[in-house]
Amino acid sequence: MTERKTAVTSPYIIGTAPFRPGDDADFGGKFHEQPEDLNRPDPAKCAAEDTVKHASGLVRVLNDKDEAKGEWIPEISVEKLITGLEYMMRLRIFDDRMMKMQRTGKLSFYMRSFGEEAVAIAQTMALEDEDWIFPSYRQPGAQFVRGRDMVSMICHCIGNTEDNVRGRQMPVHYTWKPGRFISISSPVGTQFSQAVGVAMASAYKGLDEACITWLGDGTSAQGDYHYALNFASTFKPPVILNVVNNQWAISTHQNLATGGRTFAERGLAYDIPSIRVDGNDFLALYSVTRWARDRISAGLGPTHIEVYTYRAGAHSSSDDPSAYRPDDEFKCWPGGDPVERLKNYLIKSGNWDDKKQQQLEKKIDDEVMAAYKAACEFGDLASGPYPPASTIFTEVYETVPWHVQEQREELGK
Ligand SMILES: Cc1ncc(C[n+]2csc(CCOP(=O)(O)OP(=O)(O)O)c2C)c(N)n1
Ligand SMILES: [Mg+2]
Repeated sequence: MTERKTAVTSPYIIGTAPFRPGDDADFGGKFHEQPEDLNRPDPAKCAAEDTVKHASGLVRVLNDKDEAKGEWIPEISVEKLITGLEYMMRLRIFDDRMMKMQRTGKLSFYMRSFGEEAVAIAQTMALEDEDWIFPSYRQPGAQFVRGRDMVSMICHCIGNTEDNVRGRQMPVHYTWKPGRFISISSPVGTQFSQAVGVAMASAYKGLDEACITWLGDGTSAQGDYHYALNFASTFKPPVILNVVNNQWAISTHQNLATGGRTFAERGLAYDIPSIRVDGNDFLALYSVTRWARDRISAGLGPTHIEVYTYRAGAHSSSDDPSAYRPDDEFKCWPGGDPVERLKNYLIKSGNWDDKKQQQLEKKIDDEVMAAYKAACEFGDLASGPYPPASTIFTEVYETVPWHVQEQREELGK
C-alpha cells in the first residue's frame, strides 16, 4: 500500500470583508481617482482595448469640491438634472414609507435602493424611450423615469386587489409593460441573458431598440452573467450590461466575488468595451450610459459597465447588517451620498438652493403620503380586503389545463 501523503496547505487566499462590526471603517479618505484622469474615447470607434484603463480605473465627473470636471461632463440640461434629483429624492422617501408599511404589517417584505438611487435613475434617463429595461430588485427607480404612478407601485408591493400582477410576484418584484420594464425575477441574474436575447432579436428585426440590464456583484457569480457576456461578445447586440458593485451580497463582501481584478475588467476578456464608473456620481453615470447608447446607435453593440457604489441600507427588510459590518460604514464610504452630491453640485453651480430643496422635499413627502393612502383603499396585508382566491387560476394559461380546472372546481371558485 502506498503511504498516505499529508494534506497540502491550501494555496488559496479567500477574500473577506475589510471591516467587521466594531472596526473603524477606514477607506483611506476620498477616492484618489480624479475626473480628469480618464479620457472619453470616441463612442463610434471605441474597441475593448481602448478601455483597459477605464476598466481598472474609475470614471468620475463630480470632484470632491462638487464641481464637474474632465472629458466625461455630459450634455444634459439643468432642468433634466433637477428632474433627476427629484426622482432620486422620491425614491428615497418612497422607500422609507414602504419600510414603515412593512414594519407595521401592511406589506410583507421590502428592499430599498438606499445609497444607490442614482444608478437606475441616471442610467434610464440616458436612454431612449423605446429601450427595454431588464432590472434587478435594486432598480425600481427606473419606473419613476418612465412615468409609473406610485399608487400602482404600492398596490403591487401590498399584493392587493389592484396589484397589476395579482400577487404572483414578491413585493418589489415589479413588472410594468407600458414602461418596457421587464418582470424582476427572484432567482437572481436571469435578466442578463434575457436582455442579450431581446437585444439580439431587436438587431435581427432591424429595430432601434436597445436593452439595458443590471445585476449585483454577488450575482455576477451566476452562470447567467457569463452566458450573457459570451453571447454579447459573439453577436454584438445592442445591450448595456451593468454589474452594480455595491460592496455587499447580503452578508458576503464583494472581495469574495472578484478574485483580485475589478468586475469591469472581466468584460475585456469577452472583447467588450468595459468601464468602471462612480455609481454615486449622477453626471458620470448619465455620461457613461449615454456613451454606451451612442455606441449602440453607431452599430457597435454591447458595453459592459461596473457601477461602483455602496449598499447603504440592509439587503432587505429581513436582514440586519449590524451582524456583519460596522454601523457607520456608509458614512465612511469615499463616494458619499448620490442625492447630496447632485444637490451640492446644483447649488454650487448657482442652479439650486436650500429653500428649493426643502420645498421639493415637502412636495414629494405629500405626494408619497397621498399615494400610500390611495393604495391602501384597495387593501393592505394587515386588514384586507384581499384579491379573490380565484385569481390563482386566471391570467396564466390561455387555455386552462384540465388538472388546473379540476383544482379550481375543488376549491369552488
Ligand atoms: C439564484 C439565486 N441564488 C440565491 C438567491 C438569494 N439571494 C437573493 S439576493 C442575494 C444577494 C445578491 O447580491 P448582489 O448580487 O450583490 O445584489 P445586491 O443585493 O447587493 O443588490 C442572494 C444570495 C436568489 N434569490 N437566487
Ligand atoms: Mg451587491
